[in-house]
This record gives sequence, structure tokens and C-alpha cells, in this order.
Amino acid sequence: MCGLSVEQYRFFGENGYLRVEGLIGNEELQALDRHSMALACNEVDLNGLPVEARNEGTSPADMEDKYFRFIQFHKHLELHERYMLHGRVLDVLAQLIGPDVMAMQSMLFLKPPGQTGQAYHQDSFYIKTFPDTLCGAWIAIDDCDEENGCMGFVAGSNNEPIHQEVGAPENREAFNENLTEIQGVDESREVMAKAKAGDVVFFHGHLIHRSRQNRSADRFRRAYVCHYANARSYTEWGGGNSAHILARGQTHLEYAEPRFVEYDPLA
Ligand SMILES: O=C(O)CCC(=O)C(=O)O
Repeated sequence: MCGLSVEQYRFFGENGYLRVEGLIGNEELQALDRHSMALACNEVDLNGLPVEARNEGTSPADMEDKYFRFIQFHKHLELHERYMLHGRVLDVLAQLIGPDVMAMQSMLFLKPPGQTGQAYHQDSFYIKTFPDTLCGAWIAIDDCDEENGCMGFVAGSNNEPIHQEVGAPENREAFNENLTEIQGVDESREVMAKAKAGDVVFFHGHLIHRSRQNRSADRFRRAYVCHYANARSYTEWGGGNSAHILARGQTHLEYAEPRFVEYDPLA
């Protein structure tokens, strides 16, 4: 059991994020590293998966865009489901938003050099849960910093409501032009979410965050990020509660079973 200290718990409540160092072990990290690089190099056979390709290219940037950051691939590939249900990640989530935890969304970011980021947003704007208990867990596969486009957090914005004033991003060089940006954010409150490979960064659904373009010459900025909520929160997002895996504990609501891994949410 990975127990948080009172300090860590309080830090998350006040700031809306928490980086837990080295939560992913070396061998686990190597498996993620190999798999994500094989996807980037188009070496994983994805034929026959019920997923729509958004382009015909095969460069790492094309591969990332082709499957919109491999969104919801935990429904198709064992490794994505296994890491979505990572025991130590869930230990932390059970303390932050649990004890009952529902696994809702997975995305694998490759972010090769040159790739844009996503402008300021709050995840609970998109993924609605009632009560609102959304939380992201962002596994760093590469070391990340400002140069290769780590995330930036507006500390404390987890205690703000969901901002409805969104529009197209102003800076289209740094940010994906197809995704929206919260208007009028005070950038001086932003802290850089630097991380080392194997760290996991937890962030609250109301936390205003973004990530800029990867401006490095040759460093990827890969991350596997999943979104979770308390399993007793009601949702219509992504097919409703019955489409999302009960990762920890119990719930009176419907839920999905894992497809690939043998799993006991009460263990
Ligand atoms: O990893 C990134 O660049 C952005 C991740 C993000 O914004 C999210 O998961 O909500």
C-alpha cells in the first residue's frame, strides 16, 4: 500500500496536484517505454482494432494524431488496461478521491519534438461526474521540463468552479488549434510540472492546466495519462458508468469488468 503523508494530502487539496516520485518501477517503466516507442514507430499491429485512423501517415506525430493520442486504447490493448489499473497509482487515487475508484479515460501522449500541446483547460469541463470527483494520473515515461513541453498548472485553481468562457487558442504555434482554451487565465500563477520518468503526477479535475509545444531538438515527451473518479459518482460521459472499470472498492452504480487482466477491485 502506497500511503500518502498528511503533508501530501494537504498539498493536493490546496494546490490541486501532487507528484509522487518513482511510483512506477524500472521494469514497468521499460515496458511502457518499449511499447510506446513501438507505437510511435508503427511497429504494433493495430489492424482489426475497432478504431478510426484520422490520417494515413506513419511518423510519430502522425501516429499520435491518427488515434487522437491512442485514446481509450485500454479497451483494445492489454498493456493500456494493465497500467490503467496499476496498484500503486490506485493506492494514491483511493486516498485522494476514493475509497471507491472508477477508471474512465486513458491516453498515451508521444509528443515528439515539434508537437504542439493543449492550451489551458479543466478536465471536468469535458468529463462530467456527479458529484464531481475527477482526477488525472499522469505517468511520465520520459523526463520532462519546459523545453520538451511538460504540463503547467495554475496552482489552487482546483478550488475554482468550471470556467465556461472557452475559445480557440490564441497561440496556435504552441497549442493544438482544434482544442479550446479557457480565456483570461492569469499566467503568473502557473507552475511547471517537471517530472522524471517513473514519477506520477496526480491532478484534480478542476485544475487549470496546459502543456506547450515540445521545443527540444530530439527529446520525446511521452506520458500515459488516465482519468478516474469516485466510483459512486454518476456519469453519462463515455457511455456512462457501465462503460467504466471499477478499479477499487465497491459501488451501487453499474460498472465494467476489465477485458484483459484478472482483477479484483477489493484486493
Ligand atoms: O500531457 C499533456 O500534454 C496534457 C495532458 C492533459 O492536459 C490532460 O491529460 O488533461
